[in-house]
Amino acid sequence: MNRGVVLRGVVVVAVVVCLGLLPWASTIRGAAPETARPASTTSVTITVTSALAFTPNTFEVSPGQTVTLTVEQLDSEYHTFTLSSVTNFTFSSSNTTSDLQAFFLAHPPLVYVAINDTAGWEQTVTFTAPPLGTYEYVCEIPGHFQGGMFGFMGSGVAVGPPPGPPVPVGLYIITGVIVGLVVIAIVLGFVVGKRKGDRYEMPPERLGYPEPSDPSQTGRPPPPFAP
Ligand SMILES: [Cu+2]
Repeated sequence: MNRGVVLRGVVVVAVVVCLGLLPWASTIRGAAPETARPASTTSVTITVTSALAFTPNTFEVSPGQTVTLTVEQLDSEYHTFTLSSVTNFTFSSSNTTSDLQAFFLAHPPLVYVAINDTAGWEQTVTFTAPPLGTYEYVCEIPGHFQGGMFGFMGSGVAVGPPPGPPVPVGLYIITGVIVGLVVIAIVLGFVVGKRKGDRYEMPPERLGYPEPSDPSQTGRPPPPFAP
């Protein structure tokens, strides 16, 4: 047999064998033991003040993270730190304390800390950060949520400052109408004033100025003499 033909046959067989082994090679690479990732943890401290506020009123964690949360009391009355377990749920400013308590009865909170009435008291709890989304935390003492004692935890998402009380849309409409009327009044006043000014404009001769038609008094040279 021709040596060239044999050589080409060997090369073809080698290529086919290599191609056949490729999937195995990737499987073997994939089977390599993964290096264990270190557990992700984070710490947050929430301070309670006499201003009926949680500080901070927003914080962020990553889903699956182990969160060590410390609630620190700087006030001297009872509060609760109740973190909702319901993703992207926001209480309405019209919700009563009974509404909140009924909600948490139906949806057990992710974290609940009953805050002692002694300034300087603190408690630390650990929980696993929930799936992607925002989670509201509130104080369940009557009147405190309505007084502004709430905040938001972002799990894998950025959270801005909590929304303030809703501004009625009617207020925007009334303000817009008033501004529009003022602008129209200014423009109309300007136009009417200008037209009246034109009508009552004093003729030049009565003002003591020379007649514009009399070239001898306007300072312009007289027209050339016509023969
Ligand atoms: Cu409170």
